[in-house]
Amino acid sequence: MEFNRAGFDNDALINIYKELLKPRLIEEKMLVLLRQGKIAKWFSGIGQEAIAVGCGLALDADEYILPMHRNLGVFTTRKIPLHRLFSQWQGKPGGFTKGRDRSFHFGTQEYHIIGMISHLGPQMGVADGIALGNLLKKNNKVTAVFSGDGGTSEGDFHEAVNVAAVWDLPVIFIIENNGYGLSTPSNEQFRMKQFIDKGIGYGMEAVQVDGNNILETYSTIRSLAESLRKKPHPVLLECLTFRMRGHEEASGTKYVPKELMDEWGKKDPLINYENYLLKEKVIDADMISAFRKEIKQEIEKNLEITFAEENPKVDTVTETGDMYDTTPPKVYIPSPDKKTEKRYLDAITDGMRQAMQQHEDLVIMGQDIAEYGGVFKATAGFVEEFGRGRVRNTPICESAIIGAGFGLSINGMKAIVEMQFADFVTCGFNQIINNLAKSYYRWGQKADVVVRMPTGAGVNAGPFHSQSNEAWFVHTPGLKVVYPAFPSDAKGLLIAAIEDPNPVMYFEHKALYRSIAEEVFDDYYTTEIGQARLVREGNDVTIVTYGFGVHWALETLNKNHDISADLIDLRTLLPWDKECVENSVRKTGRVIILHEDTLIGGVGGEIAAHLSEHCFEDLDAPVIRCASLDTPVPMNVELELNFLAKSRFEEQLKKLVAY
Ligand SMILES: Cc1ncc(C[n+]2csc(CCOP(=O)(O)OP(=O)(O)O)c2C)c(N)n1
Repeated sequence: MEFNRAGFDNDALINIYKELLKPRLIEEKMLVLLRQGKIAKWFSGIGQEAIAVGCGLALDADEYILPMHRNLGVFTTRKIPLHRLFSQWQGKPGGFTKGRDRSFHFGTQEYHIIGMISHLGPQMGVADGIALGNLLKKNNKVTAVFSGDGGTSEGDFHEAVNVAAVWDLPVIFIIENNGYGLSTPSNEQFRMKQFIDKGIGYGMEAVQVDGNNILETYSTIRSLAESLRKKPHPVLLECLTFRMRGHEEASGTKYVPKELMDEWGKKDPLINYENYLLKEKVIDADMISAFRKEIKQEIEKNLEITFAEENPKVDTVTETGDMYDTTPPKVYIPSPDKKTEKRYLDAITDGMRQAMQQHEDLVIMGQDIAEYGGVFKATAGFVEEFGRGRVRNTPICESAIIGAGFGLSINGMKAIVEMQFADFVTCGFNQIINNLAKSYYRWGQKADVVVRMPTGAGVNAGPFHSQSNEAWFVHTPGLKVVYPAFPSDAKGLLIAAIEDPNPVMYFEHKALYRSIAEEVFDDYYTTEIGQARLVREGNDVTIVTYGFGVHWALETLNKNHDISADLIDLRTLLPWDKECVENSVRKTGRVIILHEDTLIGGVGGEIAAHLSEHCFEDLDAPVIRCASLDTPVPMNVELELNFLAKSRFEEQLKKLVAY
């Protein structure tokens, strides 16, 4: 292995040696503890340390790094006290996740490290968002994100590098090419002669280095970072390396030919560098043992702290309470006399425009939302007013963009992501369910992102442009789900969602966009999330609904003046207003839950179960659910009408009243 020490004096070389030695010694200790049964699992990075350490040393301390499961060197070079790392791995309170997540699955703003989730791939879209934040702040900072070669087979890799290329984002995508996924060799993952050939396809710079050569990884990343700070653009950095141990300790390395192990054993990053320093007389054997002793003492001292620490106190209130950032969002009350008639869509546009004026760090991203104004024209004129930096046409990739929204939030900004149709959220599902929803609980990181969801049927658009998919998200702790039925709520709830630091799924019904209008306050105002609204008051029956259901119910009540009903528009589905619903059911003794979504697993099931449990003695009839058929949404007008809950609502309501 050739080392080029240009630009490194002896002290620098020694410092690099110590940085490289530390993760190796920590790992060796962990392997001992594993054998002793004192730790449960270990993902080894032995043989790959030069990449993480090189990156950690090359970037400035306030530049974000998004490491993976073999990158202990990132954490140690950023000088995280070892007992905090050990406590994290042991699930102790002194770690970073209050015992809620394991090993390297955490982030820390203090050290500008954004750790992985188990899913391979989504970290790259998040890196894009962090880099976009830096680009918009014009702070000349670089972001580095890691992936294994196997992980690049995920669509998330393609989406993220593509977005970074199109947007000239200053991201270094560090690919640790260790020849294998878990056991699957690279030639079963991809077909290029060499990984960097991928760069050509994305129109981006791609560089290959010997990932076992610490001076090469360090200086390459350092010079790439210098160039990206001056002229923002992404780089694919392939680091050739090898994983000398199993994927995790229990899985072994039987599938690796012995010759390969021997060949790479000779390229060990630490031993080779050590031999080089010995040869150059930068260090000697005594110094090596002194360094080892010093680091081992540090490890032992810190382990003692961790082992002495109590396990986290189990407290259900804290657990559920930590699902959301409860910082009270700002409340805006409008002046009552300034109102203008607005359609549902105009109210959404108005809310977004005012929010963009209010928050200079708010960015809207979506397909065709810039000059074209979005397929429903919700952002028409926004580029002219706010510029292309904050109103961003995206490539057609939901996952990377929702991930980028999270990255913006990590970087202290706010994001709205427009799904072109709510149906397409399936392609961004992972980021919502596993990143946006869980990060606050896991390590206290808010995900200040609103995902706008043009939803619903009634426009003869067939199975893939008409779905109601709110129930998927209502089932996901950590999200908030709002669904306005009227223009004034559409504006107030959208602003409340933007003001709220938590991730909010904002459903807007396409068929309501231009079909309803009402007087809407001109001011910037919030409608409280979690509050239902009693739209009509009556005594005989309670109708609980939301979205288009509210309008179906109104139509039915307008036709049947003899039915005296409380009509509740939930407005928010997570958290839903239990008190309002319970109070009404206690009064009327009868309840029907109406929704456009299909029946099985719909929101109605949850409400029905709650009412059976908590209002049983006040009920005079069974709780009824009226929902759409359990089929995809058919296109043909007649079929769609038959599918929708509306076609059965009047009959079911009358039956309930007569029960
Ligand atoms: C989306 C997803 N699918 C599957 C897995 C299971 N898994 C964990 S690590 C791994 C192999 C990863 O290979 P690579 O990205 O090359 O990284 P390496 O472990 O070699 O460093 C797999 C398949 C996962 N974590 N995430």
